[in-house]
Formats: sequence, C-alpha cells, structure tokens
Amino acid sequence: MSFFTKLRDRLTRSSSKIGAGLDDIVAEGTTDAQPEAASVPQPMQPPVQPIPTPVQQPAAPPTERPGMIGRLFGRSTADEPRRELDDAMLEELEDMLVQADMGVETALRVTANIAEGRLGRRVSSTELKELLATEIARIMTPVAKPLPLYPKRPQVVLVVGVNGSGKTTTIGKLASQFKAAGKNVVVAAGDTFRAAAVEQLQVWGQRAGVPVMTAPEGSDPASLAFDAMTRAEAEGADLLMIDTAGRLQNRQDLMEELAKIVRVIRKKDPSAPHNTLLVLDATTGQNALSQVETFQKLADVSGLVMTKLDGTARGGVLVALADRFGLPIHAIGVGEQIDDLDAFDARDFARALVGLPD
Ligand SMILES: Nc1nc2c(ncn2[C@@H]2O[C@H](COP(=O)(O)OP(=O)(O)OP(=O)(O)O)[C@@H](O)[C@H]2O)c(=O)[nH]1
Ligand SMILES: [Mg+2]
Repeated sequence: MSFFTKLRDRLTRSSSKIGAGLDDIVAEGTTDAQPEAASVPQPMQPPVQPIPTPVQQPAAPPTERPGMIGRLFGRSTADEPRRELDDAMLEELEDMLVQADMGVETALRVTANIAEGRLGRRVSSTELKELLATEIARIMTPVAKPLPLYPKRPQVVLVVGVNGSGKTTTIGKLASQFKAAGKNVVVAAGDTFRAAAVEQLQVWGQRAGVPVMTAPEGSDPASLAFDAMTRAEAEGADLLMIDTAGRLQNRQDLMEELAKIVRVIRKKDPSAPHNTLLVLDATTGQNALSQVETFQKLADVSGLVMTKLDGTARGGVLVALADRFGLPIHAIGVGEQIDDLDAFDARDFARALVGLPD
C-alpha cells in the first residue's frame, strides 16, 4: 500500500471533518439562495473549469480535471451544486477551518487567499476542496523536508518531546528506515528513568536491526549519551539517535537535563547535536503549538515529526504549525507499525486532509 493511500485512509477523521464541512457549506448556500442551481442541467455549456489560482498545479491540464474528478467521485463536477462565494460563505469556511484545528490566523489567511479574485463566482464543493488543498500545499511545501543527512560521522540526532508524544516509536521507525537505506545506525536509550522505556527501545532496536545503548535505570542520561557517542565513533556509525525522557517534573529539570546531554556530547563533537527533532502528537491539537514554543526555549529545535495522524480529527494543526513556525516537518506517523512513518509530502497531505483522491 502506498503511503498516500495509508495516509488518506487513516486521516479519515480529519478529512471527513473538513470534506463534510465543505460539502455542508456549499449545500447550505445552494438550498437557501439558489435552489435552481443544483437541478438545472446545462447540456449546451462547456464543462466548468476549476478556477485558476496563482499556484495551480501543473499536474493535469485544466480541461481534463472536471472529468477526472467526476469519474473518481462518480459524477461530473459540472453537475455538482454550486454556491456563490460571498462574505457569508467565507465566514463559514473560516469557522470550519478553525474547528478543524487550523488555528485562527492560518484559517484567516487561507480563506483570504481562496477569496482573492473569486468573490461572486459560483463554486462546487469539489472545486472548493481543490482550492483549499492548493492553499494548504502552498503553506506546507516550504517545510516539507526529509531529515537532512550530513557527511559528518556520527550525525547526532537528539529526539525531544513531551511524555507519550511518540519519541521512542519514531526513533524505532526512523532507525529501521535508515538501516534499510544502508546507514549504520546506533540508538541510545537516554530515557533512563523507566526500565520499561529502555525495554521498549530495545524491542524497536531488534525490529530495526540496530544496536541500542542502554544504562541502568535511574543513571545519568548525559553519561549514557557520552558513552553512546564513544561507541558510535568507534563503530564508524553514520547516525546516532538519542531518545530522551519527556516526563520530567518541571521545565527546569527538563531544560537542565537536555542542556547537560548537549554539553556532554559537545565534548566529543562541538558541532553536535546536528539535529534536534521535536516529536509532536497530532491528537493534542492546538496544544502542539505551545509545545513547539516551549521546546524552542529548551533546545535548539531543528525539525518536527508529527505522530498519530491516524484516527484524529485534529490533523489541521499541522497546517497551523507550518504557517506559524516554518520549522521543517521531516516525517509523519500514521500508526504504530514500523512502516507507519514516512517523509512528509505537502501535496499528498493537503489532498488527504481535505478528502481528495491522489
Ligand atoms: N496510532 C498511533 N500511535 C502511535 C504513533 N506513534 C506512536 N504511537 C503510540 O503512542 C504511544 C507512545 O509512544 P512512545 O513512542 O512510547 O512515546 P514517547 O514520546 O517515547 O513516550 P515517553 O517515553 O513516555 O515520553 C505508544 O503506544 C505508541 O505505539 C502513531 O503514529 N500512531
Ligand atoms: Mg519514550
């Protein structure tokens, strides 16, 4: 199964929320104001073209679009109900996007861009989805960047995030993918607070076929990080991924612990860590925004991974994150299995989020 199919199938709650929201908005206007619009056949008219936008994707010639989408949806977009794009409709659109966790600022911007040059036109739900997907892709394309790989050995990747966000699972999945790509990977169980956390990483290490450096429960994570650096250097590892604890009592503890890990690994390599990945849980919705702010103060966050996009209605938060922070989004997780993580693709995500086919 392609990752797009998986993403689209599993992002159902977000996509049905947004897709159904758009259907409702259009339907509402057609029943109230323009009852004739849905039923009048227009056999003599040319097929309705999607409204051109400044960044219209070159993927398919515009003349083929309605037919293609029509086939996929089992009907032609020309027969779809239409609603005039006016202030009332834009307001509904904005509210719906806020409800879908896109955040007020981002919802406003997206709505304004959709409105630009189109006020007074009559749009169908499918066209509105296409427009929205284009706007979302426009926001997300600049941040869709896979984890950069440097010639530096070992490249040290520090993985941070709140309790339960998916750090350990993400390390397991990434380790497996880098291993499969021929990289020599070492992971370090820097979350030394719980024996279960270490065991969990060991299980992932076995699945991925990579060595896991551990230390006794309760020992100093920084000294483990130092030992892991030593081993990764000795083995000529390409990548060292360091897991961290997310459940420290307060921000001060967490800050001190992360700072100490960084200090210690810099004794080995002053340029490390080369990446600091913040792992966010999509189900936390708008809270993810404040987590980014918090962790940017605690650590030099270089990129994001968003997990648990499966089965949440809050996938829109990723758009708000991209719009607000512009931090690279390296990967997204859509399940608990080893292959349920992939590089973030802006267009795929945008189309899946609004419930459009590939
Ligand atoms: N559905 C789903 N579950 C996920 C995903 N990623 C992680 N999980 C689950 O989320 C739970 C927490 O994941 P962990 O990787 O243990 O999270 P953590 O950040 O290491 O947690 P702490 O070590 O407690 O701070 C586990 O049950 C994972 O299987 C995902 O993309 N989708
Ligand atoms: Mg963990």
